[in-house]
Amino acid sequence: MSINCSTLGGETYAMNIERLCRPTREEFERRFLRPQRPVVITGAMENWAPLRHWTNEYMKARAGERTIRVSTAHRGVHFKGANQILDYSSMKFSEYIDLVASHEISDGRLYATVVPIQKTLPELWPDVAFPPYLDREDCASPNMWFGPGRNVSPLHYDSTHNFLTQIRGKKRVLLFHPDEASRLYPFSFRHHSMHISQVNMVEPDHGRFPEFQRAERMEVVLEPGDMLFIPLFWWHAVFGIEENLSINYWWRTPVSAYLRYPRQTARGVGGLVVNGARSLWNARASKASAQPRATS
Ligand SMILES: O=C(O)CCC(=O)C(=O)O
Repeated sequence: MSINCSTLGGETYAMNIERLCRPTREEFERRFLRPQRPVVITGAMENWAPLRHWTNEYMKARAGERTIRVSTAHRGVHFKGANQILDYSSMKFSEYIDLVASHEISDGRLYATVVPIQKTLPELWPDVAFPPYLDREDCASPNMWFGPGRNVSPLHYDSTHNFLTQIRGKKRVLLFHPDEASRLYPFSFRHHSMHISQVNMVEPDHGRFPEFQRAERMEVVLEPGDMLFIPLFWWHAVFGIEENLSINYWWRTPVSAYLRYPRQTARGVGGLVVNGARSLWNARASKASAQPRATS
C-alpha cells in the first residue's frame, strides 16, 4: 500500500499549533500546562546527546545486540484491533536498523514503537535527557519510536500529559481537542482500545464515520529539536514522513487535569474496572483449565 503521509487524515479545518522558542517553565505552565493547550517548543533540546549522536551506526554499535519488539501494520496503521492493540514480533535491534537503512520497509509496514529505552536499550540510556518542563521523578520511563518512514500511529489519546520530542526525521501530527471525541468514534469502553478511534487514518470510511470529516483538528510537522506538548485526553494521530526517531515522555498528571474532563475521566475509570475484571476472569479461567481433571 502506498501511503502519502503529508495528507493522510484529511486537511479540512486544520489549524496550526503555536510554536514557541524556549519559554521559561513558568510561561509554559501558565499558558499551556494549566490551560491544557498543545504547543511546540523549539530550541530546548540543543544539547541533547541523541540529537547529535543517534545515527544508525552509533545505535547499532552500542545496542545492536539487544532484542526489541517491532509492530506490524494492519491496513497501513500500527493498530491490530479492539482487544489487542499492537501486533508485535521480536527481532535484534541491529536487524531492524538494517531493514530501515536498506529502505526495504520504507512503506511503513514495520515500526519500533514504545520501546522503553532504559530497560530495552540500556546502552543508550546515559544519552537520554529530560525536557526542562517536568520533574524527572514524575516521569515514567521514556520510550523510543523509531520508524522507517510512512509509519502511521492510530488516532488515540493518552491517559497522562505527554511530550513527544523529535530526534531524527520529520513527523506530521494531527491533534483534536478532547471535546471532539464524539466525532472521532472511539472504541467502546469495554475494549482495551477504548482510547483509540475506529477511524482508520490511511483509509477513513466516511460512510461509517461521517462526522470524522467535520472534527476540528490542529496540525503540525515536527522536525529534529521540536518538542510537542500533548495534553491529557487530546487525540493525536502520527504520520512518519521519512525515516524518523522520537522519544516520548509520559508524566504524572495532577488530579485537577482529569477533573477538567469529567466525562472522559469517568469513561476511563469505567474502562479500567471492566477491563481489569475481564483480565482477572480470564486469568482465573485459564488457571482452572490448567488444573488436572479428576478421573472417575
Ligand atoms: O510517534 C508516534 O508514532 C506516536 C507517538 C504517540 O502516540 C505518543 O507519544 O503518545
